Order: sequence, then structure tokens, then C-alpha cells
Amino acid sequence: MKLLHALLITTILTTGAAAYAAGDHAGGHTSNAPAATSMSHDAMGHGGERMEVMAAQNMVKLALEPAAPLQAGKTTQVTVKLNAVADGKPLTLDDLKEAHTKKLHLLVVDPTLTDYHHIHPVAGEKPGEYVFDFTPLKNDTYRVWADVIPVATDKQEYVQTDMGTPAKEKASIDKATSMMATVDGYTFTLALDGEPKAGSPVMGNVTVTKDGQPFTGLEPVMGAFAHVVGFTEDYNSVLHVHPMGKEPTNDAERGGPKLEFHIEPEKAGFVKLFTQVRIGGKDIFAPFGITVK
Ligand SMILES: [Cu+2]
Repeated sequence: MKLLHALLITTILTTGAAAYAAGDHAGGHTSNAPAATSMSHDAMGHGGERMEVMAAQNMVKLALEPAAPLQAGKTTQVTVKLNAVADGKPLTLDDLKEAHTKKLHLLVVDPTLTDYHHIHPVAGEKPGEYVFDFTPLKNDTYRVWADVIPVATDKQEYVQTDMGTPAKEKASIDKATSMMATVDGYTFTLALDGEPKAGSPVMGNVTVTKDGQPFTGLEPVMGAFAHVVGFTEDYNSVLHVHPMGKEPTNDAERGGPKLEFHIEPEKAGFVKLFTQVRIGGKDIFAPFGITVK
């Protein structure tokens, strides 16, 4: 199961909506929102099986408090506050379940969908408080999705909020299709096995090369060889995509050159995808742009 573990997930969510899922540690990432449905596909022989998902309210409330106004190029410590919606009780690490080796994942992106950050805050001084250092590239607001699984519900949810000061001029998204990205000398090429259409699953893969040669030195990052996240052009949805295929069983294992995954976009429009891999101990984010018909 470990070797071929491939619970495929696509999650789409909208503001203030809940994200609930069934799944194991690498899964648990099916979400739902009133305006969107989502589903998981288990590639381990239950292909095409759809789990029923429910629209529901988030159980977790998220607040962010930067220690100082965010400023491009400047590192600011940000405090994350997680509380239960129902009674305001702080949510400590004991109240959260681990997923992808972490209990609290933050997905952060600016309105142009170019400056993506994947952050794991650490426990702060008070219960329910977590801190992280943030260095924005832009002077604008950043949208933050906290990805958590409360122990109380055992359901994954995304909670969204913003931080920073809006730019004077509204930023626009470059919606050009982009299937190749070179970062730090590594070239990432995205291929889809069909035209992405709203409501239809499509298989995708990213091939990593260096100097024209297939690269096979991808290090494990959060229990996988790659993590793919997508943001829709409405700046209101996250598409969380998990790679198919072999997962690392120990830190010494290496992956590549080909990373396969599965997406099932729910909305038509531009989607910015980021593939996160680790090479030489450094996290590398390769950006792509696709348009869902
Ligand atoms: Cu994470």
C-alpha cells in the first residue's frame, strides 16, 4: 500500500466554506463548498469511486496578526490564531491531526497568483497560537488558507483569511498557458492527457530535467516526492492535487524524473499550478498556467 499509495485528491473550496474529507494520512483532502463539489479517487483499485461529500461549516476559525505591516522584501513575524468556531476555544497542536507530516499547513498567495508560499507555522507562546516568518515579494494583500484536520471532527478543512495591505492598483493575473518552468537550473515540464474541462478528471505529469537529462534526485518533502497546489483565477479556490505513484518510505529515497498526478477542476477558467519539490534540502516551486474549459 505504501509503495503504490495513491489516493488522488482534488479539492476545491470557496470562501468561508468547509472542506471535509475522508481519507488516510496522505489523503484526507477532499473538500467541499456550496459552490463546488469535490471528490477523491483511490487509484488503488477503486478507480472512479466517488466519496460523498457534504457542504458544512468550518469548525476552525483563523486569524492572522503580522507583528508589523507587511512590506515587500522584508521579513515579518506573523502570529496565527486558531480557535474553535463553536466556543472560541484555542486549538492547540493536540487538537490537530497530522497530514503530510505536519499538523498545520498554510498555503499563501498574492492576488497575481505568482508569489506562492507553503508554510508550516510552529507553536507560539499561547495555546492556539502559532508563528511563522513571512517575506512577501509584493506590496499587496496575501490570501492564506490554513489546511487542518481537527481531532474533534477528523475532517480536513481549509480556512481562509487575508493579511497585508491592498495595493493601490488592483493586480491582474497573467492567464497565459504555461507548461514549462525552469527554476534553479531545473526544468519542469507539465503534460496533461487531455484538455482540462470543468467537472472532468484529467491526468497530468511533470517531468524534471537538468541540463537536458532526466533528474532522479528528488528528495522527500512532507512524505511525498512532490506536492501540487492550484489556485483558480477567482482567487477564491484552492485545488489541492496529490501525486500518484510511489511515495518515499524513508528520507534516503529519491524520486523523479516523472511525477504523476490527477486533477479534477470544478470551474472553468485559468488555474495557476505550483509543483513543490525538494532538491538539495531546498524547496523549489515550479509554476504552470492552464485554462480549464
Ligand atoms: Cu504543508
